Amino acid sequence: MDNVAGTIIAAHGRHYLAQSDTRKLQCVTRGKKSDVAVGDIVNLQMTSPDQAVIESIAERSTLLYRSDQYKSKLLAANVTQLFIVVATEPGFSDDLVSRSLVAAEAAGVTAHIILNKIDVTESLARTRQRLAFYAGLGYPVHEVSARAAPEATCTALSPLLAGQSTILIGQSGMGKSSLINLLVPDADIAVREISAALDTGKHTTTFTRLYQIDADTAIIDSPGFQEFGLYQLTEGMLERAFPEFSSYLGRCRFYNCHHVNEPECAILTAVKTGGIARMRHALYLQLLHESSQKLY
Ligand SMILES: Nc1nc2c(ncn2[C@@H]2O[C@H](COP(=O)(O)OP(=O)(O)O)[C@@H](O)[C@H]2O)c(=O)[nH]1
Ligand SMILES: [Mg+2]
Ligand SMILES: [Zn+2]
Repeated sequence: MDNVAGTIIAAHGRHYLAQSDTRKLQCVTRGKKSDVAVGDIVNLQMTSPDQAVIESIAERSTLLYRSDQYKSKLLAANVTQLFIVVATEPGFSDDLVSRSLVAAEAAGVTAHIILNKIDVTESLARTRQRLAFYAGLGYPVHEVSARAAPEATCTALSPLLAGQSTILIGQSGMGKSSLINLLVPDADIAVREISAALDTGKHTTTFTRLYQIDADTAIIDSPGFQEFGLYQLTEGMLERAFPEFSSYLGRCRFYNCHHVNEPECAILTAVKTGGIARMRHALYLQLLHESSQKLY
């Protein structure tokens, strides 16, 4: 049978679903390989009218992934921007927001923060205050309410999505799927199709999936996460993934300064004088530690 091109639109374990023109094809990799990500452009060898083997993966413009001590897990390929979805309730974790931002910076992907559920007014002021910190670092923050103001939410977000491949990430319960349902026409039908093809039963939010809006616009929904390991990032990548460090880099006494406890470290001085937030430097130290613990 013939070879066709496709885009990976869902991944569940080592089973993948690819969109090729109007067809959805169930795909597997050859052997034990599992290095395929949602968003990958692939070359497929057809094995039946709706099944194929992934022959090769086209070169990726970007790759987002997380990792622990033992292995890395691909999140998505070829995305151009990351929407970090947070909410007034339940509360969000600064650690996970900053880790997501670091992952975006390291991958060369633009990051936006989406504050959902602004209709929940009790915690709104406090949440805004917390997010102002990230706006100060240069990350745009957009306020929406998928439930109480669906039209205004679409008006705010649709222009940002056009022409981009956007992944929504965040803790569960923040409203990622609610936003997807607003932004993607017939998202529910697509989900049912994908679940049926991958035989995932009811576990619709346990896997990542891509919705192609038009030829150059895609949105990716991802399962909520509790952890965001970044063991794969090297020291050099880490210091450059914190934008507020940039004006101090190269100004330490030692050219190979680790910014941990060295004398006359420009970064540590900035932490003391308030130019760099302690919370962010603490995360930098934690990530530096993680990167030294990598076992693969
Ligand atoms: N009050 C309020 N609730 C919302 C809003 N958006 C989503 N929710 C609710 O928050 C819960 C989690 O939403 P969901 O989209 O499943 O979150 P996900 O886990 O991030 O995909 C659901 O009960 C939604 O109805 C909103 O704008 N306001
Ligand atoms: Mg969801
Ligand atoms: Zn230093």
